[in-house]
Amino acid sequence: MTVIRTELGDITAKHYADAIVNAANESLLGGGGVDGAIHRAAGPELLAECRMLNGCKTGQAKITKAYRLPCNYVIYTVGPVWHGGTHSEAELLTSCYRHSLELAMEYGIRSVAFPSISTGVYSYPVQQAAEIAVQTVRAVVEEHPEAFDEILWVLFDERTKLVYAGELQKC
Ligand code: AR6
Repeated sequence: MTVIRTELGDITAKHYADAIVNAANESLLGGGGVDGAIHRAAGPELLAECRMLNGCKTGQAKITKAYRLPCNYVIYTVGPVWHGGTHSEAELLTSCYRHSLELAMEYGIRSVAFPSISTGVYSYPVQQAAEIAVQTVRAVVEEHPEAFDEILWVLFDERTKLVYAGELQKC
């Protein structure tokens, strides 16, 4: 049984899971939002390892160690920038969740904490992002029922948390 849930908080502040997911950009060299918070909390070694990854395409995922963060790994995924929904945004966001979880499985990671990918700087509407996030995580868990103990979203504001929690309540 995999627990799927939400929590309000800062994803860097305490141990939530074996791996936290960073909503990164294609350079993987840091930025604002949750990306900035993760780099600040992890320390400069994280950036040094990121420099060796040669970036990451939108919809794909990469992984590093977590250094000073209270988890073992950081998984980086690059969400789509919202351009009105006609530029394959939904497919790319689906691919972010799927590739992040596939990478976690390759590394034997049994718990994963996601932020709300793409809904900050990249402007993806929260309701639509939450639908994709929850559908995709549920699909991966159905395909791999033994793989994960827990998958959660650590959400930074009450409104975003309410939207994701509402999606999770739908069957
Ligand atoms: N813990 C959890 N969630 C957070 C935190 C935190 N510490 N900080 C912000 N959020 P964003 P994106 C929430 O902008 O839209 C960066 O510059 C935030 O409130 O971090 O995918 C990257 O380098 C929002 O709900 O990511 C890219 O250039 C969510 O995390 C770009 O932003 C995502 O917001 C990626 O944009």
